[in-house]
Amino acid sequence: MIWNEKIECASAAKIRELQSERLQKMVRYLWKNNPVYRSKLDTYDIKPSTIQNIHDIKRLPFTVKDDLRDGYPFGLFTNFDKTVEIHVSSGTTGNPTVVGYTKEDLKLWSEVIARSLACAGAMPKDIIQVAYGYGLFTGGLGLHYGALEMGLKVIPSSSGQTKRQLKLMNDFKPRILACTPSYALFMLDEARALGMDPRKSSWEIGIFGAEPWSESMRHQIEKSWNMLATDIYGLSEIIGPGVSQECHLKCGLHLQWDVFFPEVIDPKTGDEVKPGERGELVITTLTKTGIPLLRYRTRDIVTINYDKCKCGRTTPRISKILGRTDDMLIIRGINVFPSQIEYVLLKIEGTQPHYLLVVDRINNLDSLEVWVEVDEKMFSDEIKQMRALEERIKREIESVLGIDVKVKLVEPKSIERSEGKAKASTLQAEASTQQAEASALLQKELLDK
Ligand code: DLL
Repeated sequence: MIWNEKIECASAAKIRELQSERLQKMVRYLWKNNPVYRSKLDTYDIKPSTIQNIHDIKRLPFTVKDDLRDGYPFGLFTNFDKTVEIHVSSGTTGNPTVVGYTKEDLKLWSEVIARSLACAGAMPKDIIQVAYGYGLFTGGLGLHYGALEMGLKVIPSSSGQTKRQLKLMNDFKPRILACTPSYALFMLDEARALGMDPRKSSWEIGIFGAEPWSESMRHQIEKSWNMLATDIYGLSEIIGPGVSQECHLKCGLHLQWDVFFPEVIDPKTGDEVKPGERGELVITTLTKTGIPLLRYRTRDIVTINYDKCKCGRTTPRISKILGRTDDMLIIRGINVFPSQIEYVLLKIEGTQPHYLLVVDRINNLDSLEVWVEVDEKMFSDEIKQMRALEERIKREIESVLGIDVKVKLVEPKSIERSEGKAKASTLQAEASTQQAEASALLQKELLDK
């Protein structure tokens, strides 16, 4: 399959009909098979017959990340017996968010990624270098499945080992590169250091996502690598990458609305905002069977545009991700919640529940340093003991976050107090709005909670 013209260029009326049928079926399926949703729906007095068409979706309750966390690990799995693959993304505290796919879900995932690759301009028989991490993260395998579906040749290089990535590019001449945008920039420095001319690279199209990136980053990547840089968006809870993707016109990300029904709401009231207005993206999976989700609040801020694109597709387009409604940071493509760090610190004796997260980007690589206040007694201890504590905090944080961090112990009461809310101030002026938000000093005081 290359792309799905019948669906991607269908009239809105035709898609609404399909969405209505699918939503009715989905609510019936969840009501019958998922006790958590059954009781949620009962609480709102919703029977499958309540849902007559897609507009009735507003009667359904929202689902939030904590609903997945509360049932850890498999609480929201609707078809555990038929689950064939499990991935995880960051949870807000100690446990990750677990998602499962049935064979049908993997087929759907392959199709939406194949549509995305075609949307960006990939052609069957192209070679694609997938430099997203393979493993529990959905980036590597998601792109891999879609590329196979489309009949591309995949180089599953995964993330890291930059010299090897560049050698693979030089020797195998892939036309497509899929990785985080910051990694595309990071590889640039390495290529120059090796004496390569990046403008002569074989990459012509980039499929970049998993983290916020700006138009100025796009410009830098396109100019330096001499390639088209397109944006791909998705989240593990919905399916992973493949929810939406830019075409070559780069005027919004085409969202696969026959299978992922979008709403954009005011995060405070839950009411739908008008097309073009900023709001939180909410998605209902219309055909998934492993963990279908109703009205899932992504926490990502976007605008939506329902006009037909000049490329011919009628799918609605969302803007680049304009921010988050929570304090999630993305460090080297990995989602980090300050609450995960709080969770670790609260368990370690000798530390105070005051900390500062210093996020920076050095040579296009994100870094995270955690400053932790220690108590008076610990601070007057020997250097050796302080080092041991520092090492322990580092290990424990790394095991929860899955990325390396630096830890610095600081004197009691040396971190400025705030009024119980996370406080962010920008470090990187030249970075994008979103990345600048992420590249911030984040301070959180626990005692006021
Ligand atoms: O990041 C899935 C993905 C992989 C998307 C590869 C694109 C490419 P999670 O780890 O669950 O899944 O993180 C999802 O990352 O809610 C956004 O906040 C952020 N995000 C994902 N894509 C983009 C993007 C993957 N293109 C969370 N621009 C989402 C900005 C993005 N933020």
